[in-house]
Amino acid sequence: MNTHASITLSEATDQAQELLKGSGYIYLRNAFSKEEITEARNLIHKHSETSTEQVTHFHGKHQDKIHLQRRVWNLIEKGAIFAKMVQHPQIIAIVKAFLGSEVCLGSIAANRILPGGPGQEPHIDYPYWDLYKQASFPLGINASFPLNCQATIMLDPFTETSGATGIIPYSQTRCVYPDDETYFYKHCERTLGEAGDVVLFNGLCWHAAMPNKSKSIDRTAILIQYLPKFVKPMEDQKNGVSKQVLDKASPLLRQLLGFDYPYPKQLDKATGGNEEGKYAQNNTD
Ligand SMILES: O=C(O)CCC(=O)C(=O)O
Repeated sequence: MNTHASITLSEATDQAQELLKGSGYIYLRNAFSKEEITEARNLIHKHSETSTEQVTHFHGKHQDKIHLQRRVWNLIEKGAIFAKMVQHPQIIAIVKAFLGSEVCLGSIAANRILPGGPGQEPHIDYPYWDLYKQASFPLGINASFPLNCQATIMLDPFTETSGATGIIPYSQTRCVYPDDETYFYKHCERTLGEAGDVVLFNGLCWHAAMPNKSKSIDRTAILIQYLPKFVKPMEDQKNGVSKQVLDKASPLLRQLLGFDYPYPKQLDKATGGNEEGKYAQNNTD
């Protein structure tokens, strides 16, 4: 799909259906300009040049190479370009059709894989990412409606060599945690593209960042997690955003950050030894 043209509600709904019942992933080609990509990439590189401690997850057996995969969290605070990116009109049209009009932001982070970075083990994304603990999820959980949409914005070419994400089409329909690495690596498709392209996928799809086998090229991506309004965000958006950013936020950005959703809300004063919510105020653990 070329993103220069605007998208109608019916096109957005078709794309959302593809995420739900089709292959589980779609491309938006040329969604961002060269200038936007350069600005975002420079900021991410600045924030990840020396820090290796904010590492990513799902490393499996590759703990020794963890420094070759770097994560930059809470991008909303790292530059106005990232607030612009989470509000991209076509992404928003599709995620609203998919997750509901009051969609919110669970996370916006960067995943930078340096040459030699080993990639990840196959997984599914928050809030399903510990679905291997089946008993901790509601009885009968299934894929009939979505709880996550991921947007991967490519900031470098995504090639087989550089570590383009691997994904198993249609796997979202099963609603199970990946339990067969051999099958995954044999059958996964690669999300190939150029800097500026976006892949949207259903977080229930089996997927993984793949090894960066190039000698000198980084593979950097922005990972945006969109959630329906009633799922707790993965990053603490409300406490993570500064007054400075919030004061300038558009109504859509405020919605994404969770400011217009009223729950949980104190609907009556606490009683019985827990006066006026003192327990909560004094106990932040
Ligand atoms: O960077 C990628 O290709 C995928 C990252 C991912 O799936 C994750 O960190 O959850």
